[in-house]
Amino acid sequence: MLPLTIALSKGRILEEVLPLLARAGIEPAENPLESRKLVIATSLPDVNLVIIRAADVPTYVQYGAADLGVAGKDVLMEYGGDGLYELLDLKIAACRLMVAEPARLAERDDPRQWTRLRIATKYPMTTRRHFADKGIQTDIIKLYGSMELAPLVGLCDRIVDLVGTGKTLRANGLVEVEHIANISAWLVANKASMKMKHAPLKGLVQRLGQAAGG
Ligand code: PRT
Ligand code: MG
Repeated sequence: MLPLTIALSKGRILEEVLPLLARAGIEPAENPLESRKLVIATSLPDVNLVIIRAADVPTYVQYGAADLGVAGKDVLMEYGGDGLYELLDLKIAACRLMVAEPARLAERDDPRQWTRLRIATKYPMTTRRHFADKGIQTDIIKLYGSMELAPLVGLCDRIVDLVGTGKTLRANGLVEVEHIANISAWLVANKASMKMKHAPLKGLVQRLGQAAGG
């Protein structure tokens, strides 16, 4: 059989995807949470895992360096394009993409009056698209993390960020003012692999679908 490679990322996705892989009968040969290895064999002889940065998963899959990948919908929306198949909502690592601002600004702010916004975010493409669709102009400040800090230090008034429990926003005096998208991790596939390795991939995708409860 042709070998199959699944791209995963460290952090939240890996923690939540490992139990799902186990239910699908895919056990890593060593614990990817601890190992420094970037390519890890599994209990299925022809299936390997590669462990990469979350934002790199769509790139590896699009260029065929991995046949399958697991990536957050946030990462997929930001990556854009139509280079991949989004096969399956795994319903893990769930959160929401939101616009947030300081609570004291929200007291007198009306999102229906917005015409131009200065926004700090890790998601410039998604943010620009969301507001452009509503006729709102944006000045976007690209950050790589800790967006919640930006309004506190005067970088901007508003941020676009992922919210899970809401604890991080609350701890920093911020509130959610607009919902952009519900987010969860998706199984994605390389388009050429879906043709060339159809039978083995179909089997693997079915196992993962059952393990995800769908
Ligand atoms: O760490 P690295 O830069 O390599 O990548 P990463 O930060 O993208 O990895 P990771 O593991 O943090 O996130 C991977 C994926 O998990 C994201 O792409 C999302 O699809 C998903 N996910 C689910 C989340 C959250 N929930 C989440 N709450 N990613 C990040 N957060 C952060 C959020 O940005 C905010 O800072 O958690 C904070 C808010 O959490 P609450 O619970 O306080 O609201
Ligand atoms: Mg992170």
